[in-house]
Amino acid sequence: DSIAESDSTRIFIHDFVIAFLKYQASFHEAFMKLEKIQKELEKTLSPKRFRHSAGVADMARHLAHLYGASEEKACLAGWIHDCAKEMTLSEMQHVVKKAHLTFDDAEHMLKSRALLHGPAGSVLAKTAFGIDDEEIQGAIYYHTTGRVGMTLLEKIVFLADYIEPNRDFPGVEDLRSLAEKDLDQAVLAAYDSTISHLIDQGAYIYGLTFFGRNDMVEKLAKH
Ligand code: DGI
Ligand code: FE
Ligand code: FE
Repeated sequence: DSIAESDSTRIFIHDFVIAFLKYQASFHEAFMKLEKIQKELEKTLSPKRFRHSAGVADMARHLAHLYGASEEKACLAGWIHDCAKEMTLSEMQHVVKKAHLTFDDAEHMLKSRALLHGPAGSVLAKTAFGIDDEEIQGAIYYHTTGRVGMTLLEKIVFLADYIEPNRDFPGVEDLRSLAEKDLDQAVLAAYDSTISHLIDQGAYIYGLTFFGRNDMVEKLAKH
């Protein structure tokens, strides 16, 4: 009996060591990847957009730590989220067309750089930055509009984009402290602030934005 037990302990330790080495290897790989990604972004983005991306990465990592999401994924999504932001509209259209993305209300999505840079960025995350991870891709895709049933990582990147340290607008301090206390309330507040702003400007509100906001209202009412 005791021999069997020590054997299985040995097997257990063996498995554990292999798992640990694999973890170390993947961690190392991810770390190298991040450095390469940062270099690439520094080359392609304006200094201001690059600083913003760094801010979103830091804030997303912080929120992931606070709310129990993967800090590594949050950080990567934060860095990459606006990688398509400075492309021309026709470049963005080309990217999403090549990836065969289709959209509800395609007419508005395809003519707006503000809306299209998220989906285009999610394609580039995979094709240009080698991010083969659907959670990260989703967080990039939906970072501007959100959607109904946002994942934890999607909420984190959506909010981090809004409150990262370089952002400065009336109310951002309140939103930052709310983000420390209640993620869903903060996501709703960010939505409300964006939507009010869009209404003031007479802008078109895309369906995902509209329904994503209502979804948060409904979820919070059920608490
Ligand atoms: O890319 P960023 O400037 O860091 O931030 P973002 O991706 O959250 O937002 C880009 C812009 O998109 C911002 O000015 C607000 C705007 N936006 C968000 N939702 C909608 C929208 N614009 C329209 N027309 N419709 C929306 O539903
Ligand atoms: Fe953006
Ligand atoms: Fe952004």
